[in-house]
Amino acid sequence: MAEIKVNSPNVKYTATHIESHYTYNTTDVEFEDGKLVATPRETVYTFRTDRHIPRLGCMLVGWGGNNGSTVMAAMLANKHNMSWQTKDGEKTANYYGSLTQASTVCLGNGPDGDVYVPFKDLLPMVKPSDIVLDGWDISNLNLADAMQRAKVIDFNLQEKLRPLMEKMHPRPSIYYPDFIAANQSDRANNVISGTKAEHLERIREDIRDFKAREKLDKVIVLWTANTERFSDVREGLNDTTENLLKSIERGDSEVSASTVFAVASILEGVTYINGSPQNTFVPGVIELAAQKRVYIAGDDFKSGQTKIKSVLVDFLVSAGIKPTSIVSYNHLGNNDGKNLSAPKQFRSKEISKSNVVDDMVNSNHILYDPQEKPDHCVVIKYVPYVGDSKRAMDEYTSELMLGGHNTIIMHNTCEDSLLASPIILDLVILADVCERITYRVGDNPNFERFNSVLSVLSYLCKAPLVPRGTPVINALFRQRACIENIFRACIGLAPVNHMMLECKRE
Ligand code: NAI
Ligand code: DG6
Repeated sequence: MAEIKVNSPNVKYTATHIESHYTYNTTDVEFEDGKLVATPRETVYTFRTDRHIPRLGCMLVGWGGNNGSTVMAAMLANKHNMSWQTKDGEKTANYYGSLTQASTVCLGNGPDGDVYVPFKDLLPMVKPSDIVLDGWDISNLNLADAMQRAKVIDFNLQEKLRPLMEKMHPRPSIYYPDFIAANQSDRANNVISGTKAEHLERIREDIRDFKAREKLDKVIVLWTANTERFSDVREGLNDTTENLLKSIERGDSEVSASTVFAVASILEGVTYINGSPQNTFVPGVIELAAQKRVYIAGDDFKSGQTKIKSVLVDFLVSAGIKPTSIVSYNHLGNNDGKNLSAPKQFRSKEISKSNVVDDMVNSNHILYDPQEKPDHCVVIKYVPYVGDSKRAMDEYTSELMLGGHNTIIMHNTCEDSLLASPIILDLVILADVCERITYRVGDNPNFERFNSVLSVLSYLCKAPLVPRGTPVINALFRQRACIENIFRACIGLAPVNHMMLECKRE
């Protein structure tokens, strides 16, 4: 594909940066004398994007899991342009399922109509196969054996990958058995001993060691380890950074492993992403990230059933149809399913999967009264035989006009880790781009970063963490448009508005 160059007096390319002057249009709404008064507003932003693509390292917590080993396999298969035989014929490596690598955006109109470019070409981005991967796991299997245990990758591809992966060993990790299911204990043969304070220090050393050894410009840490139970959030425990650090120092048993990883990453100035549903980001972590000006993002990868939910309910509600009951069953047989068969870990996932239509429901007060919500039930069952091939069955019942009903039933079967792995890569790639974007507003001479709670990544998360007091957006295409339009703004292009007025004239 040809490189994109924007031809505009508002856009400047220097050797190091792309700088764009951009008018951001919003509408303020006020209630005055019984009327809603809408006032259009213009705010001028100057975006500056660092063009230097860093040598990027990513450390996965849970590297030896199904997602971790599948991400590694996908990166190597793509890097080495591998092809392999299956019963359906020859397959070649690709990054299907990745927003950045396998989707396109409409740049504008060419002589023959819309011109689409790869998403990854909008701004300078790291290539997934160039990311250096490392990580931790409480299980000591090398990555080739971990891939075999996961039973996700076709056997012939596994054979090609084995020589490249068998020398890769996850670093020993922190294991707090109370936070994950008891059925995980037979896996935990690669754990760090010592106190909680020593654990924090050890993870920080690991990050520094990886960065130095691989001569990296930057590292991002991402949790794709087991779903933990929720931790208590209490005054004195984790309500402030000071209290959280004291709790770690005295080894308080209510500080989870994922919170220790998040604190270690933030103290190392490293972006931390949570791919699981638990409340890693207790108030003390959020405060620490803000203090250190480090990005945090999460929670819980939005991979399949929830992605569809956040499209389908958006469609129904915006079509004026009223969803009244949503029932979602899953069964799966991988280690994630095994861990989620324990009630407390299931509860974390249930919470994460249950609030995903709130913004769409709240957007339509014609269909719903203020406190009204559709019934929403989430069931997950562990069925070992189906392995990573998750089954998701959904029934959506909605009310139509004049008392009618509309019931939609869906059945989805797919390898869960092949859905999640491209999302992991997107999270890392997009987090890096966001680290390289700064902006200033109006005449303010100072360039700022985004809020340390990086809600730009909401598209990839089931339960998006957002800055306090800002709305949570779950609707999938709003989330996608957010990333696309911010990136377009960085190169001085107007947001996509789909008006196509030029095609509607006589
Ligand atoms: P998995 O169980 O195969 O992998 C998790 C890995 O984490 C295991 O190898 C385990 O030994 C390791 N682990 C557990 N505690 C650890 C710790 N304290 N430190 C380091 N390693 C630790 O699970 P899978 O399928 O890879 O999923 C990972 C996470 O991603 C789960 O929490 C899951 O709920 C979440 N997720 C997965 C999605 C998917 O589509 N696959 C989508 C959304 C979230
Ligand atoms: C069963 O729901 C296992 C979970 O880990 C899910 O596979 C995962 O959270 C994906 O959920 P969803 O709703 O995005 O497909």
